[in-house]
Amino acid sequence: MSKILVTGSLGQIGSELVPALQKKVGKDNVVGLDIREPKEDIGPFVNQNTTEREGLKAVLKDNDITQIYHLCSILSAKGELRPWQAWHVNMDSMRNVLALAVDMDIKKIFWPSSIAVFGPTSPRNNTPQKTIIEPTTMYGVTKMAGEGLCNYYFHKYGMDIRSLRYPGLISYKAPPGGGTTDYAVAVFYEALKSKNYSCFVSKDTVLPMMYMDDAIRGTLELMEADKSKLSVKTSYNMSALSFSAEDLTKEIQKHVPDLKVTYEPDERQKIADSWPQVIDDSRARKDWDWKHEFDLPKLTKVMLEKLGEKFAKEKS
Ligand code: AKB
Repeated sequence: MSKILVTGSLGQIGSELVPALQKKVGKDNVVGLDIREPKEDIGPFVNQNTTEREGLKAVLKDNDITQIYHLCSILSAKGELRPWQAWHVNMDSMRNVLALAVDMDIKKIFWPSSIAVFGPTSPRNNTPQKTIIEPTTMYGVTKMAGEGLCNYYFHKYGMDIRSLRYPGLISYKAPPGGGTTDYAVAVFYEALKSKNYSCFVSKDTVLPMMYMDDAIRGTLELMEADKSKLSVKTSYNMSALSFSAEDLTKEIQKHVPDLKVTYEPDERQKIADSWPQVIDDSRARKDWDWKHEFDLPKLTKVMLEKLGEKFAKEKS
């Protein structure tokens, strides 16, 4: 039986991935790790900073870990405020995970890359799996370096590292923090709270997005896929849908007609403009049969329902 460590387990992805993994392998076989403390019982948990190698080593050893989902990361917008902090957290933690995995014979790892690996010189529409990669954010630079490390560790140590270039992820459980695509989540919160949202990108900004359930299912499917079928050793393009900020507003307004959104682009606009609008994920669809399920109307409906339930619960 696998014993799995999930770093960044209280973050936007981790808080949904941990229960999904627990369902598969049992609650006691998934250990969450974060620098924050959980507010409720989420199963086995350790408070640890992944940039501290000795502490991380002890966690791997004490829990007999055989697989790692290394999620903790500083995202794009926050990374631009303190670029070297982003480099330190994203790269030193990855270096520790990889070095310890070699030492401790942990062969299977998941690590998230992002559409942020691309930059303004990559084709923006139907961005191919293999293309020019010249990111202009520090977060993107860490994704480019990380992808190189995935490939390097595969060739040098035979390590089975699997990775996805996530688009903007839309979810209701844990809010995202510090990303450029966060507006696509924040607008749902304000649709139900104040009915007013000031969006920090222009209304015609189009980015690739995905509902979290698709992202989690895709991640687990990639990890379960037959190794011999995986032709990409850096990170797979993975896509679901692309829409403009205004398309999203209009879809939410079908349910919340009095929602008012203004568009006041700030420094995050430049980041959004450097990323692809539509990603070509045909390699993922061919190699491990990736398919998304949520389109814009479906994800909008579910987000409003689930967030509504969450707010009602918080009030009672
Ligand atoms: C961000 O906006 O930084 C992230 C990402 C696309 O990786 N959501």
